[in-house]
Amino acid sequence: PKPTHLSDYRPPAYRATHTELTFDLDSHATRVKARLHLERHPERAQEDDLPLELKGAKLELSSIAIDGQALEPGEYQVDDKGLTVPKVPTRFHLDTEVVINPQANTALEGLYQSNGMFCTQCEAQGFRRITFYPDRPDVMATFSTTVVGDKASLPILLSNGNPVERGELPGGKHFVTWEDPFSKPSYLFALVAGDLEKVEDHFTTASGRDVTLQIWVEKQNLGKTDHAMASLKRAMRWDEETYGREYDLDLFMIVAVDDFNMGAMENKGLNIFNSAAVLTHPQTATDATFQRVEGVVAHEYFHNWSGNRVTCRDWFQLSLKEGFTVFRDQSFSADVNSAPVKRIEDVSFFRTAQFAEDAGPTAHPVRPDHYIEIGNFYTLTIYEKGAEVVRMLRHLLGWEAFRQGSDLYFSRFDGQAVTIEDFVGCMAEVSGLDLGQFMRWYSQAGTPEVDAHGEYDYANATYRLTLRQRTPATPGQPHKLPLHIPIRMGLVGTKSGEDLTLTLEGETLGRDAVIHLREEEQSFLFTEVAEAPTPSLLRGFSAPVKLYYPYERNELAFLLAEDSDGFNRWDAGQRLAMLAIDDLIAAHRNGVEKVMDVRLVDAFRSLLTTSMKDKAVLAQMLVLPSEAYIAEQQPVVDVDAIHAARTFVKQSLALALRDEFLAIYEANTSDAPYAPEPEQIGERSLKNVALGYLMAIEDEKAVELAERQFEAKHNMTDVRAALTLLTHSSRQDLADPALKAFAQKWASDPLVMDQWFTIQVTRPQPDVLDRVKFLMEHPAFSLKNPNRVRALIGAFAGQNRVNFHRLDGEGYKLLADVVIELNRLNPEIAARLVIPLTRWKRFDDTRQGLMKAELERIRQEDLSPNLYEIIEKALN
Ligand code: B3K
Ligand code: ZN
Repeated sequence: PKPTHLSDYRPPAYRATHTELTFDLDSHATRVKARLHLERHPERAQEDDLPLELKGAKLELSSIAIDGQALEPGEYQVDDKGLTVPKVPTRFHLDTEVVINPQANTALEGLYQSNGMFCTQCEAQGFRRITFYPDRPDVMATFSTTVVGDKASLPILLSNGNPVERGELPGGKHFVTWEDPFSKPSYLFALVAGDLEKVEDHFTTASGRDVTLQIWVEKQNLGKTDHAMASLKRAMRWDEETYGREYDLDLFMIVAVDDFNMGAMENKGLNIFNSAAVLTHPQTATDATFQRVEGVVAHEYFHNWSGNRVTCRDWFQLSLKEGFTVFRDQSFSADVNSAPVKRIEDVSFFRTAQFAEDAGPTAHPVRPDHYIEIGNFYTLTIYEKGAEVVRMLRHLLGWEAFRQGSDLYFSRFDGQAVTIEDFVGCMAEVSGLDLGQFMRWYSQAGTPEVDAHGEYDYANATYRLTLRQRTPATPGQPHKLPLHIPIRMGLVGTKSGEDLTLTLEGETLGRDAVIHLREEEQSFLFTEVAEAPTPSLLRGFSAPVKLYYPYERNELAFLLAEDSDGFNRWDAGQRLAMLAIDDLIAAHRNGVEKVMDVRLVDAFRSLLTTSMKDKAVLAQMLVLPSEAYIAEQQPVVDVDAIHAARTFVKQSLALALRDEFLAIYEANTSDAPYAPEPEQIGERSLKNVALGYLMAIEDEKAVELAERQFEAKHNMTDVRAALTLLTHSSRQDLADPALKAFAQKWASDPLVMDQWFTIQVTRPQPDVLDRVKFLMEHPAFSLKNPNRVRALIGAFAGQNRVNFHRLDGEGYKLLADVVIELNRLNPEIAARLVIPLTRWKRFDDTRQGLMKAELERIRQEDLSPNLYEIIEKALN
């Protein structure tokens, strides 16, 4: 397979302006008739004799005509990439009829079947598996779609836009015709047909239009849509109030589908969701799931403007819609829940997972400049780093100007397919800022590192902060240029605990300000600094960088207690814990006795005993850095030492603060009926974090509490927390009956069974590999369903570090076997699943050898372009 390059972009020779489709649905042989109204692209009007080239994959062509005239065999060519017609008029319509096989489609791209229901996934390049088409985002057309299906088995027939006609047909069939008046690229096309039921609601837009809202599910899931519907309405209101964006059609539909590669898809007027990202019920979904559903529903809805009304010119611009939309959904969740908790959760995930991506063989810029398979680029860098870049723009401009820039972007480019330059250009235009250097954030991969160093001059009452930046080399980018890095900061008076006023070059900036690092090295001299300060840097994680400052432990304990920025209080706690963990990792390696850092115990004791308003923030502060995060900080990852050190810290804290954790647990058990509200969620997470510490030492009381919590069945959050702790403990006498009871109760709910799989395969004990193999044979498991694969194999490889990285290589082998199998079934999922193996360079020689051997074994296979691209990057 050959790469596609951004620099090769040209407008298409022909574009479609209106597209008429008729689907005659059948599991094995669906007939798709297409009439494309095509015309020469104005920018290519001068070129002679341009052939018509349409994309197409796995299509069986049964007829083709231009302006009603059937083409002779010599007048066109079809190969496995598509259709070419050498001679065509400048404006014409093309009729084709193709046959496709939805049943055989295990890749879940294009038209496929899930539990008998027909559905589509077209982003990025799935539409070419439906019909021959200029399948690229800069071709935007209005669509008219007729869906024909068996009336008994497919009573519901849906597509984008509004239903305009329906009727009966011979042979027990019926049809519905849908019209979408908004021009859209093919990747936003959707079709759903099945035996579905709906929940309906209404929303009145700011300008007073009534929008019908529908969530379509299989009958047994009818009781699980309330939260998604409420989230949708909140998101619609929020987008009106925050960005001035109103919904544009009269109908907005969401459909829940069980077999789905991603979380959800923003098809115009017909969002298709992985059922895991839409269905909730207090008895089956955890708080985390409730919050994820709220976030994903909002994300897909927000795409209606950031993605659909204004879309991407080409797939290199993917972050234009994804980065901006993630930023929008993060802001929404922060506004409707607890803002500091949302930020802590997002950053904690980002610094673990995106930093790892940026440091590995698949590192790429927010705007890549080439790809083999675009399906491999739906990454944390495009999504989450892209969102951080938008967040920096928001900080640089301030909210008012940022909103003006956003308004300008939506009005100027409505109905168009545009680039990242167009977006940033609007921001520069409204603010007058020079964002030239800032654009490097889009083109340079890798995580910038900033070294900070500070000096207080008592005699002159000045503080000099020196910052130095560097971005490490990444594949294909050996040399990096300095970035424009906004650093939000404060100077906290070490005596007063107050933020001191910041005066920089005679200008008073306030007590919390953003300084701009643009050079490789830059000094900032603050004057009139009344007392010796402790710097609080990168507040709120104002830039996606690693910030190093040689903090002493007492300084971190001080910031943990005093920093006015909640995020940096949390971060100080994480840094303090990291120092303790580092010592213990060294002790473990050197075989010397492990000694717990009393300063960490003291810091935790004050956290546990001073009452804090936001319990969810407190819960976050009590969570130790994860093994994955700790691994990110090490030059060579020592899996076992990390596990041992972290476990030791957890147990030591539990031993020293048992009564305090117990008191926290007891103070946060309420019998109030379940609600996914911030306050309750905060209480539950605090309680369960406390129980986690108590179970780390497995004292009798803790075990009793866990058992009781499991049996009370109050809600899935508490049940799952208890079951996880029991399963991960040494008390298999308790875990086994609990797991059994749980499986019996939930055997027919696949999303709950996914949790059951994950809980078991993340067990740290060494017997787990056999359990993984055993569970792969379980009737509730299937390699064909991406949720099952993620819950079992993905969770094992991604979350069970000690066992995945077993020294006998059996963990790696198991993953490679699954990847090889999935390469045939579902290339997109295979290419995602293999990622942990690609990070082999981070480990010791023995593990490196074992991991590489498995990658080489995979390479022997007949690989899909998806896996080919990832494996080549990993082995080069
Ligand atoms: N835009 C979709 C991505 C689907 C791509 C699958 N290959 C989900 C989202 O970001 O909203
Ligand atoms: Zn998205």
